Amino acid sequence: KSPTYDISKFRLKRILQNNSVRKSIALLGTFPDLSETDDAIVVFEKTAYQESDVSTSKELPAKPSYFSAELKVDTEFINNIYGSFQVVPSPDLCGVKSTVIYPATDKHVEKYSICQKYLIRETPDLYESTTLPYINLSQFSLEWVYNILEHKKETERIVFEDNDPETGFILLPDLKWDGRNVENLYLLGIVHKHNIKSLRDLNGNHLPLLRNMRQSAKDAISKRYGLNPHQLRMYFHYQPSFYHLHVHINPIRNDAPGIWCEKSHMLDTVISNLELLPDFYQRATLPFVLYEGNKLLDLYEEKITVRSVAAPISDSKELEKVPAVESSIEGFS
Ligand code: M7G
Repeated sequence: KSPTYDISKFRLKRILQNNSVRKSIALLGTFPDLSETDDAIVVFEKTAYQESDVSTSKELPAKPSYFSAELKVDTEFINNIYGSFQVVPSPDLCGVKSTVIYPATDKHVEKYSICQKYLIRETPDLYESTTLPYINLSQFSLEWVYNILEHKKETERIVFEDNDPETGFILLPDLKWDGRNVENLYLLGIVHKHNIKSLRDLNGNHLPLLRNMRQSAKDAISKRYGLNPHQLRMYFHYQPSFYHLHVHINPIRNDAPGIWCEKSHMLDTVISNLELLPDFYQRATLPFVLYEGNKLLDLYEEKITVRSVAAPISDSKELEKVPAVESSIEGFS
C-alpha cells in the first residue's frame, strides 16, 4: 500500500509554506510519472548542526567536519576585525530532511498551508454537538498508527514496547525527528489500547496507562539516549491530527515543532487533573485552534461568532487615553 516515488521527479504546483526560522519549506505538486492528478506534498527542512560537524579533532574514525580541505569558501568581505563568507561544506554535511505525503488529501494541504487561525473554547456540549460528529466523519487515516502497533512498519525504529493491552504502548521516533541528533530528539508514545481518541476521552481509569507511559518512556529514553528524565517534556496535542492517543516527547531545551501553548497539554498536568477529578476532561472547557479552510470552522461559525470582530475604536479621544507602547518603555529604542 506504500507507493514508491522518485523525489527528484516532483513537479511543483505551489509553495504552501516557507518558514525562514525553521528553515523549512512545504511544497504542493505532483509526481507526473505516477499520476497527473494525485497531489503530493514535499517538505524540506535543513537539519540542525551536530557537534561532530564542527569537530577539529584529527582522531580516527573521523566523521565529516566543516573544517576540512573540502570546505569551499567564498569571501564576501573582510572589514577590520569582521569577516563575512559563504561556505559550502562537504556533501556529507549538506543533508536535508525531507518528508513526502503521497497521495495527499485536501486535509493534508490545509494542514501544511499558512492561513488564519482561530482559538475556540470548546465546552463539553460543543464537543458532543459539533467537534465529535465532525471528527467521526472526517479525520486523517490511522493506518500508519495501526501499522506501527501491529509491527508492520517502522519495526526496526521501536525504542521500547510494553505490549499490555490496557497499559502498554510503543515508543519510537516521530516522523519529524531527523534521527541524527539527540539535541532535538522527538519521540512518540503510542498506546496499544484503541478507542481513546484524544485527551477528551481520558478519565480516572486511564491513570495506570498514563503513569506507566510517563515512567517507562523516561526510563527507556535515559537508558538509550542518556537523557536526564527531568529534561524531557511529555505532552498531548488538543486537537491532535490523529485520533488515537499518543504522547509527544522531546527535550525541554529544544523548541520542537508543535510545542505551542495553545495546542499542548503536559502529561504531568493531565495525570494530576485526573487524580483530582476522574471526569475532568469530560467536564472541562478546552481551548483549541482551528485553521481557515477547515470545515469544522464553518460548523463552529454557525454556533458561535468566530471570524467577525468588534469594530475598532473610532473615537480618537478614546485612543489618546492609551499610552503609546514605545514611549511607555523607558530607554527602549
Ligand atoms: P498529532 O498531535 O496528532 O498531530 O501528532 P500534529 O502533526 O498536528 O502534531 C501526530 C504525530 O505523529 C506528529 O508529531 C507527526 O510528526 C507524527 N507522525 C505522523 N505520521 C504520519 C507518522 C508516521 O508515519 N510515522 C511516525 N513515526 N510518526 C508520524
